[in-house]
Amino acid sequence: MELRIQLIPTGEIILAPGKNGENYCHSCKVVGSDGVRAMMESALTARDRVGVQDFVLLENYTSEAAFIENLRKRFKENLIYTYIGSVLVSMNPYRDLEIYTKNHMERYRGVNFYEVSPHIYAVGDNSYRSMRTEGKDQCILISGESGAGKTEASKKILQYYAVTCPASDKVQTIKDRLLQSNPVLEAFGNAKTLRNDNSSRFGKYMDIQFDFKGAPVGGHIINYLLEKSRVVHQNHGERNFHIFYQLIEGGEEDLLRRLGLERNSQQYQFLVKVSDNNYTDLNSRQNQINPFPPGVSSINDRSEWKAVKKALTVIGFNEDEIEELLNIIASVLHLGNVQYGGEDGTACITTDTQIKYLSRLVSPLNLEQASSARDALSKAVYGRTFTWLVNKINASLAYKDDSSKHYSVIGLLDIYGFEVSKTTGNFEQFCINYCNEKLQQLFIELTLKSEQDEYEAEGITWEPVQYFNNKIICDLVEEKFKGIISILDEECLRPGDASDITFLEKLEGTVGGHAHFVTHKLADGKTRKVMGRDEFRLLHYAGEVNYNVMCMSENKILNQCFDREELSDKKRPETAATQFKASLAKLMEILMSKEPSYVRCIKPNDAKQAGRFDEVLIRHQVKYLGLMENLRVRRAGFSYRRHYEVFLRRYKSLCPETWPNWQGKKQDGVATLVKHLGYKPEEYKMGRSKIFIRFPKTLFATEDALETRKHGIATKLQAGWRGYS
Ligand code: AOV
Ligand code: MG
Repeated sequence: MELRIQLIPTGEIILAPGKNGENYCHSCKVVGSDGVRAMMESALTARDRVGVQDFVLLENYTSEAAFIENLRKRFKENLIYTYIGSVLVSMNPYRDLEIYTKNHMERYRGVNFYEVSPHIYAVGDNSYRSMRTEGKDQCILISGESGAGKTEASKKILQYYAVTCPASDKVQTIKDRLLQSNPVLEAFGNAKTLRNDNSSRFGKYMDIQFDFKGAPVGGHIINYLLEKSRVVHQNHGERNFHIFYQLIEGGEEDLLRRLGLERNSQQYQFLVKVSDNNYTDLNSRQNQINPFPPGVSSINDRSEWKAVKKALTVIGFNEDEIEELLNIIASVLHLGNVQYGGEDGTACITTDTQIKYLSRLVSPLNLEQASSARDALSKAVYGRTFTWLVNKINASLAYKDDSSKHYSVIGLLDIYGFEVSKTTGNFEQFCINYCNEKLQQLFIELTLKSEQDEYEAEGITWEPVQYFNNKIICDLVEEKFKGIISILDEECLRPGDASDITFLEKLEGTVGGHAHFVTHKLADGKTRKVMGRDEFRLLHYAGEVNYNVMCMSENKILNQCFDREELSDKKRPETAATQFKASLAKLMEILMSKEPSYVRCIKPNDAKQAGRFDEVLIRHQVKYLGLMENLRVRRAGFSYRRHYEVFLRRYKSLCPETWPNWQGKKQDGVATLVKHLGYKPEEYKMGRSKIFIRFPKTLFATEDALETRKHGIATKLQAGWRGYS
């Protein structure tokens, strides 16, 4: 008989002589030969080298240094995944690892979370099984700062479902469309930034809908605030949205001719790199020398172009629609090249392009106003095209089986990550960071807070764990009447003398004393020299960021475009900030209605390099993600809890007294059952309505007993090696 050893996350192997002097593992209750001992020892040495696969197993679990050391050990071995209980911590390896093959997918399919090494597939599989067995909609929340690996993680999960879920011809079409929505949305919604060569510039929540057989039959995407300003302006070293370069680099000669485009991105003002932040005066870019070539080594625009075209076809776009779409993209580039001149200070178009009709739009404006109007139009056109694209994709993903509209859902959330910047942020960055605050708040609510609240409600004695609750920052941004967005609305929509400066003054008057809000003014009336007079700083949970008030209130011309009567009307138009706040509130509602799983992504360095472990950067992320607190709650707490009724129903066959039916109170039945199973007092607690189990291994052993009973398998050791890392 071949003996294999399985190191389960909580199953420490304790080697010691047994009663008769033989080798005996006190954890696995195994008596073995010297061979077994040698295998166990080598496994233990391996564990020393690669760290523990669940932080809960760290001996010194309150030590941040031990936490980081464990991450470092595993990162060195290319083990990028580690659990904190059921939360997956993922390090971006910045290199392709051979861990996403079909074989890997098979290994995780239908297997208990704790039996296999940590993996993003395990998270996907766990959510899928919970959805199937418990019938509850799920969501997987992927967070982490820009470049930490959120989008890659969400794609891996989608691929996992596409490969492992049951399929039919119809289902295969949906699977293909779900997968192909990614290259399309990334082409139009992602761009190279300083932090990430493929940075998501929009937030994405995607529902995958499964029928009663567990097959993916449909999907729906909600997109959040695209960073439209990128269309007309990119910071030093960054690019516009990928699609522009893909079209110019990869577009067929014929196509480019029809669109009136040249194969040279530097011909287009919106693609020419600029090195300053002043984008209202685009005319001045004309003769600027591009400090960066448009190509980026990690990006192949030409091959991406092919992939995007294929993806559009799979999603169901016909040739005409694709051409129409590209026509719009080309016209944005042409629009960007419209130049203004005018001797008397009024703008008129000087470029000889086919879009002279724009004259009508700009005639009463001066040069600056005309450039701004052109940019606003370009952004609006691009933004609406993006929304149209998402709607088209949604139409193609819609569940079409009319006979039964019932389905279960797994939602995937992949938003733009937190952006700490030395330069001053604009309105869109403010929204991105606000969105991250909300997500962190949700994590706190659902893990740290609700966990502790539940112990209290169930009457379980408990040593409370202190943590930083970022609700205070969310409130600062979104509170009615006195939050930053309310004040912004007030100033944006107020007729009269409202300006950037009055906005800042109002902010100072209302939230000036807030612990997370700073301006150039000091409490004693003096001024802070390092800060501009037109900016404020927010002390976010993940770092400090300055925001420019001018960019916050959008540009003046657009404000002037508001109809005065409309503004004084009771039903005021909603500002972009208010719309965003409302859409986030809706998102939180959606997420709260589902059972969440978490993936916490960590970026190992700022250089986008493989193998580089920047401890300072990593420690900062571990801190602000609240991972230590997460671990403490997890460690001090109970990994599993089940209602007495559910627990009894599942395991009653393991005890003659509870089988086939327990007549008394469910709680008493559970007490009888666990006594029979030999649970030790420190392993569990009985709450008011639930049993709380401290270690996964206890439940794991109970599950095994159930399996053994079902299949007559003799011992766990014979069940086979499921891998160790
Ligand atoms: P993000 O989604 O978290 O940033 P991405 O998922 O785009 O970050 O990851 C950034 C880059 O890191 C990818 O383009 C890959 O090159 C690399 N990467 C990430 N995860 C993996 C992985 N598991 N294996 C190999 N390489 C990986 V942002 O969207 O900027 O917030 O807005
Ligand atoms: Mg992303």
